[in-house]
Amino acid sequence: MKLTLYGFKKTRSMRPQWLLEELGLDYKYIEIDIFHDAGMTKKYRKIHPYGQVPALGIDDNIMFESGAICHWLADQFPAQGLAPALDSPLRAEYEQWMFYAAATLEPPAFNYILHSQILPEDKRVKVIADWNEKQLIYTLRILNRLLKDKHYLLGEQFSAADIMLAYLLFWFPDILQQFPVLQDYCDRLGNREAYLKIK
Ligand SMILES: N[C@@H](CCC(=O)N[C@@H](CS)C(=O)NCC(=O)O)C(=O)O
Repeated sequence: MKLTLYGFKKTRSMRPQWLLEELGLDYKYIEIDIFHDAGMTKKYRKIHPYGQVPALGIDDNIMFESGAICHWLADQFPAQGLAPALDSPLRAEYEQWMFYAAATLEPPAFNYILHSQILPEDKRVKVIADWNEKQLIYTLRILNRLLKDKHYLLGEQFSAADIMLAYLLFWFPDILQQFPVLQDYCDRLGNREAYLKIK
């Protein structure tokens, strides 16, 4: 199978790139400089209709959405054990955390940094930043409790769900100082060989 990852450093393409490294797969990496309009060319929009990264070429097909790509890749290569099998008792929890990262944690995380760091100052809306920061901290507080005594989201088994989650947690080194369990978790994840290769 020929795999081509379209990505850019320090973006959501780190998720599938990290996973590809964990899986030990050969892939081609094509850099798309989304900050200088490389995503908006006609040619690239045939690959990713929104001009974003990541996108994954799979032989002659293309898929986009970082979570979907990670979900798909982990299932395609079961021998590496990065997704519990469909009939495993851990599968339901795995699905829960995959979606949790994208649907529960990512919206407040992204909206908070959008309105506190990414947008030019005159475009930031303080009430949006404040509301999302509050929601983010509430979400992290509960996560900090749920991860207590766990090495990874699924216990002892590292999985693609940890990649989905840790990529977001790495955005907030300062906030994580109030959450020691999450900080330890991030230290563990951030020291994985595959992550160090792509960071
Ligand atoms: N939900 C999508 C979001 C993709 C996304 O927002 N990518 C950003 C980089 S992290 C991007 O390409 N931004 C450029 C743009 O939106 O023009 C995913 O997880 O793949």
